[in-house]
Amino acid sequence: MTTQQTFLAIKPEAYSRGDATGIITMLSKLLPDAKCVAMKSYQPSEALAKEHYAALSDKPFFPELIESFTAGSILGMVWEGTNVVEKAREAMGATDPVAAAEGTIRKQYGKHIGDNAIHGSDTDPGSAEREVKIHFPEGEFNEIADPAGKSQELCQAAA
Ligand code: DAT
Ligand code: MG
Repeated sequence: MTTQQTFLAIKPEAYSRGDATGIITMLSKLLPDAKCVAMKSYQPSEALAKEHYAALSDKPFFPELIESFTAGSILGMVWEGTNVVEKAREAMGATDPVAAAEGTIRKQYGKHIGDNAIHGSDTDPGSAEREVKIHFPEGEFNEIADPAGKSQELCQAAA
């Protein structure tokens, strides 16, 4: 299994509730072998949100989805590790917080399907790479000469 990157984002509603520290703490516990290599806070433009969620553009909830993702700042992150795309999906839990398992982030911090606290790239081939490029086009990563996982501590400290 090779090292992968995935794009994770604390969504506007959860970020504005002050849930970032708690969610990052859960990510660190649930993804002990992965590390956060990039983090920034920004309010997605409508164009960015539409590009990010392009695969869902024909869904009836698409307008609300774009409105919600652009409503305030998100905390966008890149996490890196073995099989991290799938592991992060497990840590997040089901899309609908009501259906999410105990111990998952969406169970703890999600309110309902339209306010489910965290985004994580899908496991479809190419999905995570596409999202990392969209959100971090300059490749603003901590360079990984980082066996002690210092970048993860820095990301936590920044939250
Ligand atoms: P996920 O975020 O678990 O990958 P997704 O990619 O299918 O789920 O959908 C993206 C987001 O769209 C999801 O986090 C919340 C919203 N969403 C999905 N299904 C929805 C629905 N039936 N009603 C309202 N919002 C929905
Ligand atoms: Mg998805």
